[in-house]
Amino acid sequence: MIVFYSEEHRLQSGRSELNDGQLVPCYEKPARADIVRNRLDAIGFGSVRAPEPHGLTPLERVHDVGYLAFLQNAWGEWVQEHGDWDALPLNWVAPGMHRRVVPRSIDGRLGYYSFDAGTPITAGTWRAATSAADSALSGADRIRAGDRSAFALCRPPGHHAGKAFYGGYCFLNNAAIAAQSLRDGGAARVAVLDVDYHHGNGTQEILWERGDALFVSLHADPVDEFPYFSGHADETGAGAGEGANLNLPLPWGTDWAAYAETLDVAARRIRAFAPDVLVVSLGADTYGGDPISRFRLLSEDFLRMGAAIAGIGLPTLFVMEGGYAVDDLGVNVANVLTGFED
Ligand code: SP5
Ligand code: ZN
Repeated sequence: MIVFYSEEHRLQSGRSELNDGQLVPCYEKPARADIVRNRLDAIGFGSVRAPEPHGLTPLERVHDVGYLAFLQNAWGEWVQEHGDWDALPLNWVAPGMHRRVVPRSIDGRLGYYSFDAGTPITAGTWRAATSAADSALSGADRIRAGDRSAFALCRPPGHHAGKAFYGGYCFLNNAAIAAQSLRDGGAARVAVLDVDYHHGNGTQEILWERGDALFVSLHADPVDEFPYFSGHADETGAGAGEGANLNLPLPWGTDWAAYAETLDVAARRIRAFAPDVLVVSLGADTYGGDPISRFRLLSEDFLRMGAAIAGIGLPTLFVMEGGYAVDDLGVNVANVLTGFED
């Protein structure tokens, strides 16, 4: 399997995020991609390539142009206003307030285009995020060329980013961008399977009214877990997309036995949809050792996860999402990929 990886991921290296009432070092950090890359090298997995630049056009197929312009310019505006320190939003709209008027000030627009205080914008955010999207797009190109699978080692991740918002460590929705590129390249139907611990609220929002794209997600129940306001089982899509969104929330403490049964439900739904291609949002934060998550998967369970995904029987593009147990992340991610191939 070909792996796409860009060194430019390093340009996203935030100082801190708000967690448990404190500003703490960012969990989403360059060491995450390094450990995965190193593990793949150590086991001689596939061939690692730099992605091809794909420009703005495929990003504009998924994201709002005003949002893309904001992301591209936010750091420059912020640094002029406040100096060289990570940009974090201060406040958000609540019911009864109004978001008709896009704020002029950079602080106002950070709040306008985001949903959390865990996702700093830095000098290199735009370049890192576009390099991750390019990895996903290059992976999609391989699938279109006939490969059975590809892995986009994206960093920063993408599944929390919507058409016009960032958050949850995500700026550009790499999986949705790849799925759209596959559709534009001739696939009639695509499915996105999201196995990250957190609900992929951005992917759901992007695909919400789409009948040509199925979104299936296994994640911690939003009654307990971030992002809290998305991911319930009764969210099934709208319009042409009604019925093409399947959320499978699971309780804190979920282990492989319960996870495997639910993954089987997901697999059956995907097969029934009969897509031409599968995009997997691959987060390994379901691991028992993850510092911010509360599922209990073991490293060997990720081999089984890969085998179960292979059993769906579709050309498959894996797109890296979360996973914060840095010491074990390489093994866990490599296990999914080797479990898929074996
Ligand atoms: C891509 C992805 O996995 N994004 C996840 C973003 C989660 N951000 C909020 C994390 C809050 C964690 N708080 C738990 C603290 C345990 N003491
Ligand atoms: Zn996650």
